[in-house]
Amino acid sequence: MSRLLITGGAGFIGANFVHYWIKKYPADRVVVLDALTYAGNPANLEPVGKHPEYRFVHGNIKDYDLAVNLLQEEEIDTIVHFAAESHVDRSIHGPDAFVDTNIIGTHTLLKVAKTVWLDTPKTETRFHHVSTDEVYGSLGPDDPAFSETTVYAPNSPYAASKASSDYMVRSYYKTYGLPMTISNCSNNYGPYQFPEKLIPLFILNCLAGKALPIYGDGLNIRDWLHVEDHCQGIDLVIKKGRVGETYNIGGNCEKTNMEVIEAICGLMDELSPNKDIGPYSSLITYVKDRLGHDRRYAIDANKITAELGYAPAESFETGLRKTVEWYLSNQGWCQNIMDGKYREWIEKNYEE
Ligand code: NAD
Ligand code: TDX
Repeated sequence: MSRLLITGGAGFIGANFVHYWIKKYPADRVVVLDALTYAGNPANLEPVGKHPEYRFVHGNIKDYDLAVNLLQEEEIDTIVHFAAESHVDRSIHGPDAFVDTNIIGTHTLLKVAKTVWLDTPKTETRFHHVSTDEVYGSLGPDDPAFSETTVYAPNSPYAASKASSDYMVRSYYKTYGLPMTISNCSNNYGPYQFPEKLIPLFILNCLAGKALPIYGDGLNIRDWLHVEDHCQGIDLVIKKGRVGETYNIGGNCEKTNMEVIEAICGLMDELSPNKDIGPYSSLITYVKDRLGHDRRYAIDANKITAELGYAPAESFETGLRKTVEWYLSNQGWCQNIMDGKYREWIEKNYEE
């Protein structure tokens, strides 16, 4: 039986991971630590709210004392660190929060783990840091995909903050022997993703009859992975990955943004047609490019596949269909975010 602290568990991937873990390992203790920023939504955790081994703690990863107490009181042996500022556009407009949470917050957690775990050693502990392929920078059309030995070359403030945090995690292993692993994953999609990211934003804009804003020429490439396959990859790394190692996780699914957008529009035409709008592709609008927009990401997932037996279950076609269906069936969830109702709920239920 394990005792997990999951940071950022009220966000998109963290919440999916909490659902995944409780379903697969119902006897494990699962403690979520989340600051409930604009991206954190308690509704994402409602499905597990009554599970006897689940606990939600509203707090910031920068709060050293809170995290030390949690690790001691709950006898945590595994930290799965998702909490981060995660949106590239926001990092371009306001990098400070990214430095604050992604670098300083991660470093605070590392200090906590070092104090609690290394000063009174336990038999087995693990700090798993969830990171991104964006740390590797941008690929040309014929470059090989990112592997674990690709040199870091982060371009956006978001990517640079994640790269810094990866290095801090690595340094705590090399210097102090903190047992850690890192996973660098490609673009995720699936249920509960905050509608500022490409796929949910475009589904909701179709529903609202709003423009679908394509940055630049729409030919930037991302490597898409269904969020449950990311959760499966993290599970394998935590349970079977070698301490001190990094594992890339991807879906071998490179698509141009145009291909993704056409697929969304096609599914929306089929599942939620609107005669007044016509084909949803009529909403496509080309807008100014994102500053420093990385051209292509692609993940070489051979290491996790060969060493740990990783194999994604979802194809882009099946995964995207399920995702569109989820957003269509959960319009209340979307509306609460759009109306800011979930924020009122937070203010009512949690004192800052
Ligand atoms: P998200 O923005 O949906 O969720 C982030 C969560 O972290 C929110 O619940 C938020 O409230 C919480 N949080 C933020 N700052 C905090 C703080 N200081 N203290 C405590 N909690 C805080 O993000 P996501 O898309 O679920 O990404 C999760 C992790 O996965 C991030 O580390 C991100 O870099 C990484 N990642 C994301 C993707 C992707 O495609 N979304 C791909 C690869 C890696
Ligand atoms: O309105 C848009 N129009 C558009 O053309 C938006 C929101 C995005 N895009 C483009 C930019 C990217 O090329 O679509 C692509 C995907 O954009 P995002 O959804 O913002 O994701 P990206 O910038 O690729 O980063 C994501 O994947 C890696 C996550 O946000 C990161 O947290 C993760 O690390």
